[in-house]
Amino acid sequence: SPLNDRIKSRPNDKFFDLPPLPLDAEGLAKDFRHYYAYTFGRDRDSLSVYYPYKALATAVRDRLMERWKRTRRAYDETDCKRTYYLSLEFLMGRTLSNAMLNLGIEDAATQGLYDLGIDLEEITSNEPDAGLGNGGLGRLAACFLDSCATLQLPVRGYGLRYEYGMFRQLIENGEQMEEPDHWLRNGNPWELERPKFTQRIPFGGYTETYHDHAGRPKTRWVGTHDVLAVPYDIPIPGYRNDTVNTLRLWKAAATDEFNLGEFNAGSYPESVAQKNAAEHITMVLYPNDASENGKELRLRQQFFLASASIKDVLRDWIRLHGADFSRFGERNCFQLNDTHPAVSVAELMRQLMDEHGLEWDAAWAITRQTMAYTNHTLLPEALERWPVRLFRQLLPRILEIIFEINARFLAEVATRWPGDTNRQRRMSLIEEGDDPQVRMAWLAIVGSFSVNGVAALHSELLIDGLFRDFHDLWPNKFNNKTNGVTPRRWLAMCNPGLRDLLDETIGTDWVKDLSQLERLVPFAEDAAFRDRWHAIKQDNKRRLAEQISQICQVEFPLDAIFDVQVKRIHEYKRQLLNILHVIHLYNRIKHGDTANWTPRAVLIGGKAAPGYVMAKQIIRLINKVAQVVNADPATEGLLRVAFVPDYRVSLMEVIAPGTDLSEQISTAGKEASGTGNMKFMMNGAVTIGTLDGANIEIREQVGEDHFFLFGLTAAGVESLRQHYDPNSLIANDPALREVMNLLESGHFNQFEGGIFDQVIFSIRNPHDPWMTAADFRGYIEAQERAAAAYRDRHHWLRMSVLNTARSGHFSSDRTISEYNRDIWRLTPTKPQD
Ligand code: T68
Repeated sequence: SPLNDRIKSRPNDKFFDLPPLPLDAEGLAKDFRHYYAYTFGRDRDSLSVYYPYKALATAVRDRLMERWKRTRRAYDETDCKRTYYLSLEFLMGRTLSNAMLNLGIEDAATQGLYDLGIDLEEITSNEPDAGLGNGGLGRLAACFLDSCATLQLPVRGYGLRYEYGMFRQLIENGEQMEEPDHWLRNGNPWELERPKFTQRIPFGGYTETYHDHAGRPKTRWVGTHDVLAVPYDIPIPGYRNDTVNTLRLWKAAATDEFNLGEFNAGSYPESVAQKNAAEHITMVLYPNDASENGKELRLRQQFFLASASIKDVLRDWIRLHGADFSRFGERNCFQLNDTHPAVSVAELMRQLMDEHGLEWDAAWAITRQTMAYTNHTLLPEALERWPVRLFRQLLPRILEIIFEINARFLAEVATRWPGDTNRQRRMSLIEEGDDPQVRMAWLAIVGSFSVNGVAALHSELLIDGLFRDFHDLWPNKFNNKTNGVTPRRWLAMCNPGLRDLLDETIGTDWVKDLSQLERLVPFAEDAAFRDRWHAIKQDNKRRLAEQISQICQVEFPLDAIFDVQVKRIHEYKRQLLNILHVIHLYNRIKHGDTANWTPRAVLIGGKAAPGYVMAKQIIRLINKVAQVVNADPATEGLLRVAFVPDYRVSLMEVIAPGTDLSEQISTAGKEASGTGNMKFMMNGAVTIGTLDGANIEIREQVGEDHFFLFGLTAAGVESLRQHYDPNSLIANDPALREVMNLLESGHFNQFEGGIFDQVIFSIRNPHDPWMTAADFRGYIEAQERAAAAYRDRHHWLRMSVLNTARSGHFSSDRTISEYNRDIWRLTPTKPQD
């Protein structure tokens, strides 16, 4: 436009160059007041807790903006290789405190607001969590973005801008209730709408062949019902390095086209209203963390993300390189966060061939050079499969491409293993049957150059189990990348007391290089240091106990061992085993067996998928046990139990620093990695856990003497399956027998007979996949060892210090460095001055 031409022709110093914004207390306070009064129009008569937050967030966002533009410019001008992290989930939590920490302005903000008579924490606690994820997988994506920005890697996140994030959990009479999470209600100061980069995403219709201008046969997808994808950008600041990367989230919007039938019939409002359906695609996050649900809308979401993101990347490529794709493959990488965005494999093929004129072989070479896939689960019920008929109806062109990929792939398998039809059937991207299905994990493996698991055990189990045939064919494709968490949010930000002690003791480099925590090891032997460590832990426990008192009306005594299990509720994670132990302790108290007792405060939290009946019953059982235990005067000072509702990122920021004992008690072989285990370890909790997921590596790092191990191994679980007999285990273990007796007598459901029958039966079921009874004895013995260790305060403190000291390996900076070294091969790129 002429206006833009005029702006562009102005010299920088006459138009674009502005003086850098001040980062000091005074400058922040001034901008805060400006936004509060002018932008949000507040005065004495129009106060609301939300506006102080919004005003500060806006002032902080301004300070990210210049760095954001400089980062983008550096990536463009160096024309560096880039990675795109495609994920249906980014569980970001709050942004404000993290942005201030990474910019290095928390002290200035604290001071500036203090001068205005305001406590910073009062402001930051009014930010709603961005809960655009279920659990570990979504939070991992958020930690990864933080590490990529901190390592100055050109990585962009692509996801969906759900109108409603993870549901809010209420507990009523012990039961989970779900409430929608309208997190955008008061606006979102962190997002920048970029309508200019809107994309058009096709659905439905049919395909036809035609001949291009050179007479070559081509396919096109026509008669589609298109939906617009509008991008919203969120800044991702690195830690004190001026880099600000981007998370781009897509919102679905209707096109301006009318349903002409309705329109011509004179039904203008009706035809506008019909357009609404398009916007449903990004309305809500699916709240299932470990089972596929097969709903058409979910497949729409997946394709919408894949198609919009790939279009965006190809548009950007053409902007910088023109329509020559010969070097595209070596300059770009798509990391698929589980199979949720795996349809990207076929969609990249489609766009390269149908929209940019490439031949199959060239498009396939690019696809296989750019796609990499991360697997997050071995549970068969979580493996995504979509009915072929759904694909045919919703994404007909994509289905054709999947069939073609499969035909060529199966020919390769047949060449390698002639006549092995069983193997061909197992490896086919299409599972045959009455209702044939597309196997999304197989599509992801065949279309990628890298496939990784998320902890050493998990990656091994993948190659000798689920992915064995593929490993036989392409052994070099498979690798491990043990998860990590960001030490900015999960130590420096959430535990300021410990952060200050670390800074004073080992300097400040640990925030960017967590291996530095090793230097704490000698201090574990220093009694004066341990006392300071203890004082910080007690402060954090006080903060946590205050929250629990407010939320749950349960009082946690500060001398108790704070024993915590927070994560999604699932049978494999065995919250049930935890509650059996609580019942066992209660039973001991009732029998007067309390010599050498360690007071214990048990905290459990987590959401159940709304349709997961067993998980909901487990929540109810925990709440009922808590009621009985807490109400019994005999337990006073000895045992407290609380179920904290609505477990989420911002709650974990209070929970992890205040925890003594971290419960990581999944059935061995079932938890791919776990990441909460790492957050607890960093904050000086000791783990009680099974040999599962990353627990194994945690134990290796900290040493077996500083970890409470129990339970079957993954191999042990599988070999016990044949002859598992929980009823004889119960009969032969007096403690377990008494626990079962209390449960079965209805002690925890006095006026509600039968409500726990299903849960109780699952423990007695010889086909119980989670083998709860098998690990009970080992578990209560490990708990007894933990309790005894806690009574020896200095012994415990030593363990606590060593857990933090040895947690450096679990920084997501380490994980991302490995992704970059082995998979992405990006060059760190600094923003330009
Ligand atoms: C988790 N997976 C793993 N899935 O369970 C956990 N699934 O062991 C691991 O540490 C973590 O991923 C990170 O690698 C999930 O969180 C989901 O949330 C999910 C969501 C939708 C569909 C299936």
